[in-house]
Amino acid sequence: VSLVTELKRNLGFICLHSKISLYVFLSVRMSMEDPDDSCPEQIPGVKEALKNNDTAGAAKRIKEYLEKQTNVSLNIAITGESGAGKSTFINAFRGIGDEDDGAAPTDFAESSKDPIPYFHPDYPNVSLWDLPGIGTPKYPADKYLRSVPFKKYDFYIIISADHLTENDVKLAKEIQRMMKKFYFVHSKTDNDINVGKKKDFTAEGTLSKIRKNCVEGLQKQGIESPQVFLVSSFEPRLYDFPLLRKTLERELDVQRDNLISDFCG
Ligand SMILES: Nc1nc2c(ncn2[C@@H]2O[C@H](COP(=O)(O)OP(=O)(O)O)[C@@H](O)[C@H]2O)c(=O)[nH]1
Ligand SMILES: [Mg+2]
Repeated sequence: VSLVTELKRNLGFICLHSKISLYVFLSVRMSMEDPDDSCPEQIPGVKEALKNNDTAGAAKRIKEYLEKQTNVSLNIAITGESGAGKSTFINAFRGIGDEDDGAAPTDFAESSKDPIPYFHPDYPNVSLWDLPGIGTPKYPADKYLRSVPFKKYDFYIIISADHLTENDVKLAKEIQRMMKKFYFVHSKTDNDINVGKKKDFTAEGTLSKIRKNCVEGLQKQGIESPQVFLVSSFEPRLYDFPLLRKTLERELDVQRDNLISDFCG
């Protein structure tokens, strides 16, 4: 038992250090009652190290293994109508200007009919895929859902400017049908705040009105517990942009945990 405790301690340190929240999971899985059922021992080299009381060596093997296993990309589809602000959102998320090298082309420029991946310097495993706009003459909704390879993503962000549209709802329903997750992002919130100001609305008043419209609008269409974020890609420090980043980071952790859990069976 002391061997297990020591290994857990080593793992705890490693996981904390590498910000991978697997310690609890591995702790639960570690059982000396039935060593063959113990996931970490299936990792090459771990069993041998444990036999030799080399807990530090075993922990090192597990860490190396986890790092390799968790080095999978999380593919996020950025979808929505043309002009909703998809490409601008991707640039803002990556912390670059629309005119910078490697930026997603904006201003209604559909750079390609194929989705294009963009990477974040701080999250090298995360790819944001700039999808074409739904509901254009080239891509009416039904054709879009069939022709754009829509199903292959791990996660979806629907970008919507102004009001909730029929196409936004179609996207949300399709993602829910596929039993995948999405965030609903109301873009161009800076515009709403400015319009609200002219009508003497407070910023809080405007934000809560938009949030209510989005959440209730989606719920009325049968979307369960929609996660709604109000952002401005021109002001990524304001509104829900920082919360969106944090929530996505947690999502990445969940994906990693799922990966390890899949491996352990
Ligand atoms: N005011 C404001 N305009 C935005 C915002 N995001 C995008 N836009 C503008 O909306 C237009 C369409 O944006 P774009 O990213 O090309 O839309 P896409 O077709 O969905 O990729 C561009 O002129 C952008 O500058 C935003 O957060 N605030
Ligand atoms: Mg675009």
